[in-house]
Amino acid sequence: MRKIESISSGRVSKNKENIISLLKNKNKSLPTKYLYDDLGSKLFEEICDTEEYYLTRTEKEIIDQYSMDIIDTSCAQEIFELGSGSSKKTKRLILNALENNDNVTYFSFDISAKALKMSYNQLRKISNKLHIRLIKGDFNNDLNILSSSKKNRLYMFLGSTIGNFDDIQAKKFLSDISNIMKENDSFLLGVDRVKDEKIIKMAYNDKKGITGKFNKNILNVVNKEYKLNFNENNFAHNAKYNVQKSQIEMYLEAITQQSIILPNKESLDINIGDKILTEISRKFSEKTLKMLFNKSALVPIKCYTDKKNYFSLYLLKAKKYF
Ligand code: SAH
Ligand code: AVI
Repeated sequence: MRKIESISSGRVSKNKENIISLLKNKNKSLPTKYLYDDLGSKLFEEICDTEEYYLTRTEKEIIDQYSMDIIDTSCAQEIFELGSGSSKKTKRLILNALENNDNVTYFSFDISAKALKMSYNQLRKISNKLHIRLIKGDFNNDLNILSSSKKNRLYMFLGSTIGNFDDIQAKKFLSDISNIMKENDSFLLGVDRVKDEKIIKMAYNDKKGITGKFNKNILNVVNKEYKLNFNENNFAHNAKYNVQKSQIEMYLEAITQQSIILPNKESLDINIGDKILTEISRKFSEKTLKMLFNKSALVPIKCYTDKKNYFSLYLLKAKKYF
C-alpha cells in the first residue's frame, strides 16, 4: 500500500467547543466532514450505485464523453483531485492525460484514509507511467499550504461536493483554489443542477435505506471523536428539499427523548422531533454559479452538460491571468 502523506495547516481549531455550541444551538448541527470515516466512505460508494442517486452516473457519462477535450483544453500534465473519494470517475481523465504526456502525477486529496486507499486500489494498475500521491488533509483549512508545481496542473472537485458548502464556505473554497492556481493551471468543478424536486428528493431517500445508514453513521463518528453517547437507533433519517434555498437538508430526527453528555460534562436534553442538521446539498442555477465564480475570481472557459441538463462540469481559469 502506498504511503499516505498527512498535511495540516496547524491551525488550532477549537473542535470541542465547536461541537458543544453546534449541539446546544436552537438549530442543531454536526460538521458534515464527520460523515466520512471508513464505514461512511464505503456507504457513500454504495449510495453512488443506487438507482435513485443520478449524480454519479450522470457526471461519469459527461466525463466519459468529454474527457479528451477536458485534457486537451487544460493541457493537463498532472491532476490534483480534492475530496477524491474512490476516484472511480477520474480513471478516464488520467488515461487521456497519459496519452498526452510521458508520465503523469495524480494527487488524491481526502480527509478519509479509507477513501485514499480505495483511490489507490482503483488506479495503481493503470500504468507504470502514473505516479500516485495520497494526501490526507482538510480542504476547508489546508489548501493554502499545498505545494505548487512547475507542470500544468488540473485541479478537480467532482461529485457536486461544492453543494455541501454554504455560500460563505463555497466562496472561501473557490477563492483558495483560484489563489493557488498558476497561469497554466485549470480547475474542473462538478455541480448538480436545479431540477424536478421529486428526482432530487428520491436521490436522498433511496429505497434500500443506504443514505439513512450513511446519515446515522455520523453519530458513531462523533461518539468516537468526542466520547459522546449518541445511539443511532434513537434517530430517523430525514432528508427534505428546501425549495427557496434549492437545497437538500439532511437531518437526524430524534424519535425518543434522550440526554447526551457533552465533552464539558454538561447534559443536553434532546426531545422527540428535535432535529440535527448533518448536511446541505445545494442544487445550482446558472445565475448562482456565475455569482460564485465572479466573487471567487474564477472564469469559466467551458461547460459540459448531459442531455437532460441534470449535472454540469465547468472548466475554470484564475481571473488574475486574464
Ligand atoms: N469526489 C468523489 C467523492 C465525493 S464524496 C465523487 O465525486 O464521487 C465527498 C468526499 O470528500 C469524500 O471522499 C470525503 O471523505 C471528502 N471530504 C469530506 N469533507 C472533507 C474535508 N473537509 N476535507 C477533505 N476531504 C473531505
Ligand atoms: C458528497 N456529496 C456531494 C454528496 C451529496 O449528494 O451531497 C453526499 C451525499 N449525501 C447524501 N447522499 C450523498
